[in-house]
Amino acid sequence: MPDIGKNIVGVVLGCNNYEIVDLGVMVPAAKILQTAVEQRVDAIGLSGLITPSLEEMEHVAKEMERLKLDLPLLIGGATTSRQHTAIKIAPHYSQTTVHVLDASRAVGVVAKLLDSDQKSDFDTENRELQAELREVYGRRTRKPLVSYEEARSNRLKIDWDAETLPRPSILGRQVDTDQSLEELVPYIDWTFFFTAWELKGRFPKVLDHPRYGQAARELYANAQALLERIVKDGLLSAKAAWGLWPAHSEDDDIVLFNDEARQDELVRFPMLRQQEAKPDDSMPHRSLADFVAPAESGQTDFVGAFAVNAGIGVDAMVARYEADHDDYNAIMTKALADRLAEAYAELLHERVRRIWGFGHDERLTKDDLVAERYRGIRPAFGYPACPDHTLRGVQWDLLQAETQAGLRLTETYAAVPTAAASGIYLAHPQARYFAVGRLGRDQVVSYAERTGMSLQEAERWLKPNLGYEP
Ligand code: B12
Repeated sequence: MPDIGKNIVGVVLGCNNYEIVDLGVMVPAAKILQTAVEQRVDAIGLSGLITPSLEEMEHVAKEMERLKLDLPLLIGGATTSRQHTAIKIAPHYSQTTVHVLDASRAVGVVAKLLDSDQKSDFDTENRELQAELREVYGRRTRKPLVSYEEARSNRLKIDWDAETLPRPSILGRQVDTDQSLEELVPYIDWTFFFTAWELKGRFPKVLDHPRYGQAARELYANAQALLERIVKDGLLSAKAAWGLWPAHSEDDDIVLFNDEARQDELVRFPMLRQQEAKPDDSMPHRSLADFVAPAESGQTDFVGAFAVNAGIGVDAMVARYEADHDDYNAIMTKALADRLAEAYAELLHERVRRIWGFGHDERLTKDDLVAERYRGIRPAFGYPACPDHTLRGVQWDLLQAETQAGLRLTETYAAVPTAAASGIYLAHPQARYFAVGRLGRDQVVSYAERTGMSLQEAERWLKPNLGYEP
């Protein structure tokens, strides 16, 4: 993971006459290293879309050291950074470990690493930069953490009497087996499509970009043509599992029930709470649980969940293009499927708002949807407000997402096919996205108890958020 970033780098390097051995996604370290040795490769590259893959990168670096490999290690992907590479990965491996920001830089980096005249200077510069990044990291001043107890007593206090919470007209798990793709097309947010091709800028302005407007227009025309074929010939299909349930918050847990009396517990999503000290006492320490009415409020609340899959048929299309050595259309197919997945999440959320009883009067334009000018949010496990990816496992059981929507979860809780989006629905008008940030050990101990994980496991999954050394 990620699929697209890795593929683009592979294609760009391939165009520059490098031979790429692409092992695919979710490949165990042992297989990567064995292949590297057997095929006598010149460098190893790793790519990561969601944070659990960062941990695996550290493992690969340690294994490379243990096996005394003498190969440069290249790191890339949406959740990686030069800081992370310098602080968490490079210290485990004594050979060159370098972060590569994008595909266009990959060629220069690889060329230098494989050229005996340039390698040593490049390596020295890279090590100096990484030492500096580690030093800056060591010196940084960080906001102190308040105790978990204090954070909990400073929750966002919603006035639950201010309004009646609407009751959805449909409750329980639902499955949409054959979503029309045509209906999804107007919901596509094209901006990230261009980002995937390194043409950064908001759509449609990017089409007139002074430097790459022409390239953007050509890409857009090709995308439209392929998308039209996908829709007309039904080359891809999309499914979703979703639902709305009676719910309450219990301290920092969001609890969903089978019955409207809220006696028969269905699932529980333990949430995390901000612990970083606030500059101003009037600011709450937020948790997503704050947006759901507690039983004591006397209000009856509801919470939803969804998982959409727009990747059915992608593998077959990609295999056909790859057999024709048509990398461009193989990547284009994946990029379009990713767009359709996000478009589906947007469309489904709009439908759900109507079912929930507050979306009827929305008169939102396409831009309003992109800017999320509607009531309610749909955070995904892995987003900064709920960074623990493992809750996707609980969500999958609730939705039966594997059997109903054809979405498998990997060991690191990534969904396959990749063109998938999922999350929970929270409806309160005050519900907002935020970042939980760093967590204290007291909260992680409580979280481990609440989720049934050992402390060590909880620390592993919450690693990027730990405000202490475990
Ligand atoms: C597009 C996108 C998606 C697409 C899929 C993208 C894909 N196929 O790779 C879709 C819509 C499917 C998606 C889904 C999800 N996403 Co998403 N997604 C993004 C987004 C907006 C952009 C990523 C992207 O494609 N960028 C363009 C590509 C080309 O860039 P890239 O991957 O970074 O690759 C470049 C470089 O990194 C480098 N590179 C990459 N690999 C390598 C390897 C080597 C060796 C080298 C040298 C270089 C290199 O070169 C590449 C080309 O220039 C990011 C946010 C962001 N702004 O980054 C979130 C983001 C990655 N997603 C996130 C999440 C949580 C998810 C979901 C779990 C949640 C959801 N929405 O349902 C799902 C998971 C899907 C799954 N299958 O499990 C989080 C991850 C956070 C985390 N802590 O883990 C992010 C960071 C958003 C956020 N702010 O929270 N996502």
